[in-house]
Amino acid sequence: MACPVKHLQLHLILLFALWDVCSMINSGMLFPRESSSREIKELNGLWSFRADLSPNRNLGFEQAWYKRRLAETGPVLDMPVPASYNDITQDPKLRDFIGWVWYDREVVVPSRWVADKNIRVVLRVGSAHYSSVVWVNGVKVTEHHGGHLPFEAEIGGVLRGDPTAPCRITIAVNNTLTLQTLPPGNIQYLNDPSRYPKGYFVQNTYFDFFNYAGIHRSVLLYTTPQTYVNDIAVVTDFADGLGAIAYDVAVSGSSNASLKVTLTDGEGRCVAAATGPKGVLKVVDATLWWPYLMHERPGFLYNMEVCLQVASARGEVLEDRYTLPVGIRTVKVTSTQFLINNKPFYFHGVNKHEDSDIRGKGFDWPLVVKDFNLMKWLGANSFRTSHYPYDEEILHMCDRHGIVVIDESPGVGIRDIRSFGNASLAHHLDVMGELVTRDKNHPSVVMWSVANEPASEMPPAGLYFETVIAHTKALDPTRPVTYVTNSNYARDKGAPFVDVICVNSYLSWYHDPGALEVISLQLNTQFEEWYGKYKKPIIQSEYGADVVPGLHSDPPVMFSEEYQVMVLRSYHEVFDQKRKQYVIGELIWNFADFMTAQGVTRVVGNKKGIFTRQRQPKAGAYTLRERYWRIANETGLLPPWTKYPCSQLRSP
Ligand code: BDP
Repeated sequence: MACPVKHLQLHLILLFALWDVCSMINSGMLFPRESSSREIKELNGLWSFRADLSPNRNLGFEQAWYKRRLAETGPVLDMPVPASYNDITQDPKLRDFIGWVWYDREVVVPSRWVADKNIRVVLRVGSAHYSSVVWVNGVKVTEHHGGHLPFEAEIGGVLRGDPTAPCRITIAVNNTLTLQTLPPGNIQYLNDPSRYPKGYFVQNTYFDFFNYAGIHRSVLLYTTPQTYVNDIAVVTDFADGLGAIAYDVAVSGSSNASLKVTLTDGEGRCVAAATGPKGVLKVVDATLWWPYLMHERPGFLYNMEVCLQVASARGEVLEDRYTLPVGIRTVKVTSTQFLINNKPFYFHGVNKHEDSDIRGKGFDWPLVVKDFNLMKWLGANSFRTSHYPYDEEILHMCDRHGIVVIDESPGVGIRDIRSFGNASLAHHLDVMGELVTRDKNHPSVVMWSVANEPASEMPPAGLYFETVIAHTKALDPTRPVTYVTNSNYARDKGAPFVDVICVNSYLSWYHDPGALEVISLQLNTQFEEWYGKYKKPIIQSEYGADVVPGLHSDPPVMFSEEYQVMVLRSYHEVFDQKRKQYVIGELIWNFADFMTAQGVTRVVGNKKGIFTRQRQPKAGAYTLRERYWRIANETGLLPPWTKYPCSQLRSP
């Protein structure tokens, strides 16, 4: 009999050989964490702010606003960071603003950080929508394109250039979308002088959420030593109680550093150790990472501490320490199942948005924690980051609570043929690189979604998605890759390349409005056609109906609470048949109501939430709660206190 340990190691090593960690090494994006060698200074709070209202939106660059304090070049507003700027003031021009906005603030940097040349000082922006340029004391330190992923710059050199100057950080952010950005959009000038004022333009977008803008996530300064842990990649596996963590550490600043890696469990006990930049940690009696409601102890994480040591020119030993939480788990897909730790996993979850009153898409801890409490109340075990990568803090919450994530790129609304060209493709590949680099170590992330509802029936879509999916798999061969389609199964060009079919449909809503009786037949047909052609497991990645909360009607009519409940129930009947075969999940659209652009089909936003935008349940939330807990009770291994007494559930 083959030795399981050897077999496991071999498997991991092969897997690791496949993984192109080198592509991540130049651009390591480890989440900033404090340690004995690293400090963090948060720059959240009030910044000075001005929108560039000049006709070409370029006055700020022409007058070099970054060279002085923003308040010295014109009037400024107080602007909270993180937050979207759109809903902060009473000014409709700012809510709907398109173009460059400017932020600045001064920061007191500990003098030690400047004096000690062994310290790297890094400025990191969690995300800013969409394009950003960053200056420190008038010196440009970086620029970044893409609204949902972090970017950073080492600024120690600039600070040391004039140690007596205060550290003034200026960030210009532009929310203009083009046919080559992700998501795509385009600016249209309306030139008829009898209908529009001179210079009038609008931004057309092909997605259904408000194009909130500004600095959406935390801005930080953090330090590392000059020789430091730049990136870590882990891949995990297990067999017969033995867990294995294959790791690869990228070091910057020296080629002579020595590395020690130590794994501790929840109680701080050392359970495995290794040395060197690449290796395998073996964990006897490993506790696996399990999803919420699938196991009595979901979300178990080990701590993997990497300790780097290097001798300085003067012979001192310099150290860097970084601790990465690691969950041991595997993910596999068969033609009918999604397996986590070799057990069938059924996604009963939600689609979300980063969206709330006043803050827009700005990160907000109370909202994040409330949303996790609501997901757990609902019995949801998963969500999709529709339609862009979320704040990494949210993924940490998912890791700890065992909430499973389909991690989606901002490839939403790729509908214009010009968005399938080389420039778009190159940017899409870069974005997938940034996303995988950031999120590769999260056990909660089980699948990448490269796009939502692209025009996947257009001829160039085949090669385009074949390339994006192959690139994503090359970056990370350990996770399945999908995109979310709403096109016709026979004409969809990308489906041959995905591992899981994710399909959105709005039966008896956008199609056959009001006709609840067609759902069962049409949904059956939908599943049979997709499975019949591709023989791949299917997730119903969106379905739902708008509800104006408090609107009641029996018999149900569209927009009433009763109608949403009936749509859900009609879908659920079919899911219950098909989940015995090849349907592996259902994700409601949407977790909560959210803001959109104004339009005749949107009554102050999209109302398909099962919760209102203020996170209060509609009738549909109770329907879903009853169902999700029932499924969890049937399929999971739950401790007695989580077995939800269904009799207590309220039905509408
Ligand atoms: C789907 C989109 C989603 C929309 C939803 C809707 O993927 O972004 O919000 O339709 O119309 O097609 O409610």
